[in-house]
Formats: sequence, structure tokens, C-alpha cells
Amino acid sequence: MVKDDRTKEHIKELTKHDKYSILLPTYNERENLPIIIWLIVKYMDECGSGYEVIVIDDGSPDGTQDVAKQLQKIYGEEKILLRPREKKMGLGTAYIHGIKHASGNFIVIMDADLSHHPKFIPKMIELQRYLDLDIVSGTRYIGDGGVYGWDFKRKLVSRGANFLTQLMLRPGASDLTGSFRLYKTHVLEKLIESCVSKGYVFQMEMIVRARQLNYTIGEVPISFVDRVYGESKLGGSEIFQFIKGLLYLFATT
Ligand SMILES: Nc1nc2c(ncn2[C@@H]2O[C@H](COP(=O)(O)OP(=O)(O)O)[C@@H](O)[C@H]2O)c(=O)[nH]1
Ligand SMILES: [Mg+2]
Repeated sequence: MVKDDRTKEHIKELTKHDKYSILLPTYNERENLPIIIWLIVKYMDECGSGYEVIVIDDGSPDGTQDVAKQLQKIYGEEKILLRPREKKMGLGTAYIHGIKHASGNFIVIMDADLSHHPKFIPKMIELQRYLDLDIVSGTRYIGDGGVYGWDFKRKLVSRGANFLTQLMLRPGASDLTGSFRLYKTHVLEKLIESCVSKGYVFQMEMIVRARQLNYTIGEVPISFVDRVYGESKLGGSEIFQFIKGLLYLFATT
């Protein structure tokens, strides 16, 4: 699996022009945004590669965009890009919107609610470089990965969704519903083109399609911490949508 020719020096030479576009979709994340951006800047600066953070806010009524503008003043307009939309239109299309404005050859997708800790980004980058992977997915379900702060029902739903999908589609990655991932930009563009679903099931379809298209996927264990501030958007209808999407993929792939 490990390519012997990718020695440290060689990797350094190959990756010196890499740039990471980190997409942060936000809806009512006023409290979380300053902390998540501070952490991203800290870990990306340490990492030494070029990067930008793209905040895609869907007209949050809590004033997330005012906070984002303040942060832009602090960190600079070339580091923090604001690409808002008028109103709440869902996560799937928020990513598509963000990608249009991304200038990096790599894209990191993560939540802005502090469930995804930026300390894992350098680990994803390291693994990607070592094996020249197309995708690196954060996983809560192997190694040191885990979930903190979820009640039993939420754990059951997530585990159940993963288990069912593993059984039906054999996708070759352990965390299908997670949304903390690193992609080569052209790979992500291709995947989005071939994905039909919107909403929660979208993350799973991305991995299933990636497998179909023979992209290489690596995994980094992450600990997922439930949000402290604000509200989650997962409800009963999302669970129903997920099952519907799973059956659709099962029937068509
Ligand atoms: N731009 C945008 N961001 C959204 C939307 N819905 C959720 N988000 C953001 O997407 C991320 C994940 O949402 P969250 O509610 O935490 O989902 P959960 O972790 O599955 O409960 C967070 O950063 C949210 O602020 C939306 O419609 N538009
Ligand atoms: Mg969340």
C-alpha cells in the first residue's frame, strides 16, 4: 500500500504549492465561529501549508455574519472569505456554493459547531500526502475515534445508519454519515456531479460514489464532540430521508 518513492523530502517538494480551502457552512453559529476559526488558524499555521477559510452563512438570524466580518478584520481578507447566501438552503448546496469560490487544490469540509476539532486536519493532510489519497475521511468508528455527548437514541441512529449501509453497499469506509473530510478538489467536484441526494444522506452517497469511481480513501480516527452552543438540525424527517436515500443507492448502484 505504502508507496516507497514518497520519502519525506520528495513529499515536501511535491506538496510545497498545495493550498487547502476549508469550507465552513454556518447557520446560527455566532458563539462557535470565533473559536473554530482561531483553532483552524492555529493548526494550519503550524502545518505550514497555504490555506483559506470559506464561511458559507445562510442568512443566520443570530448575527453570525457580523461575527464573521469581525474575524475577517482580525485575520485578513485573503485568509477568511465570506460567501453568504440569502436564506437557509441546506448543507449540500452550501458545499457546492463554497467549492465555486475555493482556490485550493484541496478542500476540507467540516462543521462549524466545534464537533470537529481542527487538530485533526494536519493528521488528515499527513496521511493524504503519504499515500497520495484522493479522500481522507474522519472516522468515529475505528481506533481512537469516538462520540461524546450524544444520548443513546442519537448514537443508535448513527450506528444503525452506518451498519445498514455497510451491510447493503459495502462502501469500504467506516464512517459514512460523518462530514469531516479532506478531498482533492477535482475529485470532490467530480463526486458532487455524480451525487443525486441532498441532506443528511449526501455524505454517505459521496463515499459510495467514490468507491464506484475507484478513488482512494484513507481514514483518520476523530473524536466527535456534540455541540455545546446552538441547536442541531437532525430530526425524524432526516432519518426517514436517510433510509429512503439508502434504498435508492442500494437499488441503483
Ligand atoms: N450554510 C448552511 N449551514 C448549515 C445549514 N444547516 C446546518 N448548517 C451547518 O452545518 C454544520 C452541521 O450542522 P448541525 O446542525 O451541527 O448538524 P448535526 O451535527 O448533524 O446535528 C454546522 O456548522 C451548521 O451550522 C444550512 O442550511 N446552511
Ligand atoms: Mg453538529
